[in-house]
Amino acid sequence: MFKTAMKFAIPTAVLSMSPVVAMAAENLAQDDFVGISFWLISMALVASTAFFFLETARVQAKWKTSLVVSGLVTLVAAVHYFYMRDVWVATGDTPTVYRYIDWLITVPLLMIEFYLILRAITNVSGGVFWRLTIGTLIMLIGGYLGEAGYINVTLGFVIGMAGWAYILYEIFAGEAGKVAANDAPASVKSAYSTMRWIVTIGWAIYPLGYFFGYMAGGASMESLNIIYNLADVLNKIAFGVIIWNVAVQESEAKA
Ligand SMILES: *C/C=C(C)/C=C/C=C(C)/C=C/C1=C(C)CCCC1(C)C
Repeated sequence: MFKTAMKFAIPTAVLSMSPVVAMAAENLAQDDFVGISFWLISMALVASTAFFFLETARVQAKWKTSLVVSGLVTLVAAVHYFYMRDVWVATGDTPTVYRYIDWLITVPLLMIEFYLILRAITNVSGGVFWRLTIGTLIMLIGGYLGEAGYINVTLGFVIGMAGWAYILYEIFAGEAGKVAANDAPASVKSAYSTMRWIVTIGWAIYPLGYFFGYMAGGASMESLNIIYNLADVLNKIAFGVIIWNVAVQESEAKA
């Protein structure tokens, strides 16, 4: 049944993107490096999506959901990158609202991955899932209200940082962290620990961008967008590759 579903899912995903691809950015200038980075990354996201979906055929049933979620993250991001790329190429503006809509969907999905990889190897409570989701919402809603000017910029930053701190607490010292430390086999432990460092170091790029872009008033919109784009390669594609790697290793170990 899963295979049949995937047979439809892949062409559907590709077809749903093609009109957006076709109408994209007629006039990308050869020295518009931010625009070029939007192009490169949107294509890398499409390719990663196909890869994660196809590779589900290779892993044990209990790992398939993790790979599907990785593919959904890159799919949702790819579509947003098409729009962001157009906004940038056409206007030179920072596509803030598209970024946040993308984050609102992809960041909770990335958080679910922590729950899923632990769930594949042992019993974890649904509380882990809910705490990570709530932390994500607080982080993103605070940040958006601040960036969009609905609340004071500093207040938005503080609320956003509190949400992120809550996530870090859960994955390092909370129930999720304890389960990973005590019950996980070596390959899952190492994947979990790399994922955790991505959420610490890789994710730190976004609040730094917010700080320099809106509070310290220093960063140019060019550098801000290039930095966010590169961060997404690490936080979405590389994050998915780590999960793919542990799923394949664990499936082959048990085969
Ligand atoms: C794929 C996109 C990802 C992983 C985006 C992550 C975004 C963040 C970790 C944003 C964090 C923020 C803060 C911690 C405080 C200030 C406001 C935000 C939203 C930029």
